[in-house]
Amino acid sequence: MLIRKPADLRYSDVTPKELYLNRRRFLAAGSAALGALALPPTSNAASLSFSKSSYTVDEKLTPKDDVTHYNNYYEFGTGKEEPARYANTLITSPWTVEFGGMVNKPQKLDITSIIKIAPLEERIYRHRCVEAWSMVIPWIGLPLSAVLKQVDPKPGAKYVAFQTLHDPKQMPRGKYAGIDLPYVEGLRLDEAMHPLAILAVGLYGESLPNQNGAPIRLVTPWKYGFKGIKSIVKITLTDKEPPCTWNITNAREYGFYSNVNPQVDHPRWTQASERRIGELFKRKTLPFNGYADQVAGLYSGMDLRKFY
Ligand SMILES: Nc1nc2c(c(=O)[nH]1)N[C@H]1C(S)=C(S)[C@@H](COP(=O)(O)O)O[C@H]1N2
Ligand SMILES: [Mo]
Repeated sequence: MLIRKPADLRYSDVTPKELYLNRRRFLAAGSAALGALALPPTSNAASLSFSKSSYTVDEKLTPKDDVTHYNNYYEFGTGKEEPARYANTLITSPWTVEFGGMVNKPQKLDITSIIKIAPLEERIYRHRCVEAWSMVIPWIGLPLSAVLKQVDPKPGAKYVAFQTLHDPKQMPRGKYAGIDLPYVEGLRLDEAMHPLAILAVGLYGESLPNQNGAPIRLVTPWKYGFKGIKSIVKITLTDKEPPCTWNITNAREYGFYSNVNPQVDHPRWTQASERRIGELFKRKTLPFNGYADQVAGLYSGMDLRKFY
């Protein structure tokens, strides 16, 4: 059973109900060291509530230490431990995301404005990397659909293009990554409007660590992890399929859709099974990463071997 009622969640005892924002950044709300009452009365900090979403899986969470120390973020190195070590050079505030292209209301929004567009929710999602490892991560974010509605796509818009910040000064290891930067990704507009697609601003009750894509990143849990583009500065509506970093790098191995599909192997390894980080034995990979009931309809009539 995929979707659980909030009352059934096992994470409830440890989840803080609020996350705090000030002008510079989110502050950790989970530790006893800092709570709403500990903030000085003159502080500009605003406390932000988030509710538990029913779009949640009832599976054991991957330990926070693994979620934040086993990462792919090539701008900060290609080793799994490198982003945690080196992403502290990323300046996440001030930060603006530029919304443009085929929209009626082009705008630049800072993070404070974006998180006001819709209530923040905590969603526990499976995360399946194309490299055949997986995690279960408690994200905090808001539906991408709410943000796109605010910028009001024009009738001809068919796709959404995303772009990561690229500043070689902040990301000096990027030139050794073997991929063209900035990192870019894309979704079909109906995929982007699907309720499972979120813009995440936090995990484990706190603002996103830099290595996980601070201050804002995409999460599409039915797709391979590389679609979840980090540290987004630009979101553009278009009528053409947008370029995607891994597809540009190696089109034979990585397609535009990149839906988790145990029946279509990567040319160099099987996608039929995966290693859940922290577990000894492999698990069978599920179609659409276990979200088939919700998302398979987006692809009805499509040959998923061709549109991989
Ligand atoms: N900008 C950028 N976004 C990125 C990547 C990257 O290298 N650069 N790696 C992707 C890959 S391959 C995965 S699996 C996820 C990893 O997200 P996590 O480190 O939060 O688990 O981020 C994706 N987003
Ligand atoms: Mo990945």
